[in-house]
Order: sequence, then C-alpha cells, then structure tokens
Amino acid sequence: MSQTCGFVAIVGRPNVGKSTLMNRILGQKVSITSRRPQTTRHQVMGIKTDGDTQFVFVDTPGMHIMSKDRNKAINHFMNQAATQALRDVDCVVFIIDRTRWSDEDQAVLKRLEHVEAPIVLAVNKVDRLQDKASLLPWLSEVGARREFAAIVPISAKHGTQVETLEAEVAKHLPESVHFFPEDQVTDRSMRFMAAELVREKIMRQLGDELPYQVTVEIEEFRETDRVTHISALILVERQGQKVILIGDNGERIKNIGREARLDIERVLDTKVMLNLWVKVKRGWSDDERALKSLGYDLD
Ligand SMILES: Nc1nc2c(ncn2[C@@H]2O[C@H](COP(=O)(O)OP(=O)(O)OP(=O)(O)O)[C@@H](O)[C@H]2O)c(=O)[nH]1
Ligand SMILES: [Mg+2]
Repeated sequence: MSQTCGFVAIVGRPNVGKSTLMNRILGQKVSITSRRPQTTRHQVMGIKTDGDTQFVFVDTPGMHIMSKDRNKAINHFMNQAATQALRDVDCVVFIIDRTRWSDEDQAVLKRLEHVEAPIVLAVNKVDRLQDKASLLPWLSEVGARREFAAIVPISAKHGTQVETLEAEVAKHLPESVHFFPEDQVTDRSMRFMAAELVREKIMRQLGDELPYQVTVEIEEFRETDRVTHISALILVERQGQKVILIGDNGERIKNIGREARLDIERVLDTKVMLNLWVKVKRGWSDDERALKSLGYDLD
C-alpha cells in the first residue's frame, strides 16, 4: 500500500487543551502544558508514524484577542505563529472547551474562514462536563456555525475518543512519502525542549502572581559521557518578579530546578546537571529585537 503523510494544525484559543491533545496522541510530552493560558509560545511539531501513515501535527500558541494588557510584541508574535501554521496544511483540528463559546472562539472561527483544508472540531474536556445532556444539542448548534469535516467530543487529558479523532484526521492525509524518519517525534532540538521544560515548571509552580513575562534561554548545553550539563537563564521583566521566582531561601527556584531536571532527564535519557540563573531584563517581551535574539522569530 502507498504511504500517506500530511500536516495537521492544532488551533484554538488559549487553554483549551491543544498541547495536551498533541502529547496524548504522541504518547509523550513534546509540548508543555499548564493550567495557565498562553503556555505555548512557539509552533511545535509533533510527528507520529503509524505504519504507512505519518501525521505531522503543529501545536500552536492559543489565538487571542489583543487588549490593553495583551498588546505586546510577544502577543503579536504568538498570534502570528498560530495563523502561520494554517498555511498549506492538509487538515485543521480546531479545539474548544466543552460547551463554552467565547469571543475568542469566535475570533478563531473567523480566522478559519478562508482555510480550505478540512476542519475537524474537537470538543474537549468532556470529562468535566457537568450537564452531559447538554452535549448533543450543543454539537448540532456548533455544527451549524460552519462546515466541519467531523465533530468529535474528546477528553485529551484522559484519552477518551482521541483515537476516533485521529481516525477522522487520517482520512485527510494525502498520499505522500513520509517527510520524517519514523522514530522522529519533533522538529525541535533538545536545547529547545530543555528551555521549555524549565518554563513549564515556572508556569506550573507560580500561581497568579506569575508574570507572563518570563522567558528561558539556554546558555550552556554540554553532553559528556554520562551527564548533560545545562545552564539556563531565566529572564524576567522586574526585580519583584525575580524575588518571587527565587522564593524564601531559594526554595522556589530549587523546586523548579528539581522538577525540570527530572523531566529533562526523561527526555534526554541521561543524567542532567541543571543550573538556573534569574536575571532582570526590562522590556524583553515588548522589544522586537530582544525577542528575535531570544528565539521568538517567525522566520
Ligand atoms: N479536565 C480536563 N482538563 C484538560 C483536558 N485537556 C486539557 N486539560 C487541562 O487544561 C489546561 C490547559 O491545557 P493545555 O494543553 O496547556 O492548553 P493549550 O490549549 O495548549 O493552552 P495554550 O498553550 O496556553 O494556548 C491544563 O491544565 C490541562 O491539564 C481534558 O480533556 N480534561
Ligand atoms: Mg499549548
């Protein structure tokens, strides 16, 4: 039989479960997730090869409406990265959160207007749906908003109906040789993954006091026989944020470092020595040049 292979963009507003879904399909963590919106900042590819079928998923930053506290260069970057992923894809998975429909979902739908690729709607987090009876009428209501190739209620977190969703997507993959070797899971480097895992722990461990204005830069990534030495610089916007991140007696940064190290060890399959540094760099999230130098570059 001939092979099929295609690009599948995963889009939706922040926090609906895009990255959780991609990781679930891949069976491992490639894209970071957290309870907080705007966790994903870059396009991240997740590649799954299943016999003759190869899916190249593209996880995207949540598309969001720009507002007074969200009009920084980094927000433009994230919206653009998400929109760019829609070009030349073979299929789109549009995710929403249960039966909730917000202006931001509407804005995503609007951006999908001119997309010609088939769109599969995933109604996620059904495990948390209080009123199960509301689901069926909602599916027909939302199905009237545009033409969807399929509508699948899922729980990305628990894996419910995720295989059904995959099968719907697989129908739209064109005949093509595979673009990636079958054991490759992502286009991103180990260095990128290490930085992201540190950022994930920061997103997860800091509650609402967390500044969105945190980024992580890997300064050293050196593999020796048994140990990988990694130094990561955490950039924040203000001195107060640095104090929060470090915590009493450095407890918080220690926890972040420990959890990140365990995850990175799992990904690299080596021992890891992880050093974290926190530095204040004012305005990095609103400075195009600084963003580029920090890897937020669409080209
Ligand atoms: N209960 C439940 N929670 C889920 C499900 N899918 C995702 N979540 C949770 O929703 C939160 C957001 O998930 P993410 O995968 O980071 O969402 P995202 O759409 O990638 O978010 P951004 O990257 O910020 O746009 C996390 O706390 C997930 O654990 C689900 O099916 N059920
Ligand atoms: Mg995400």
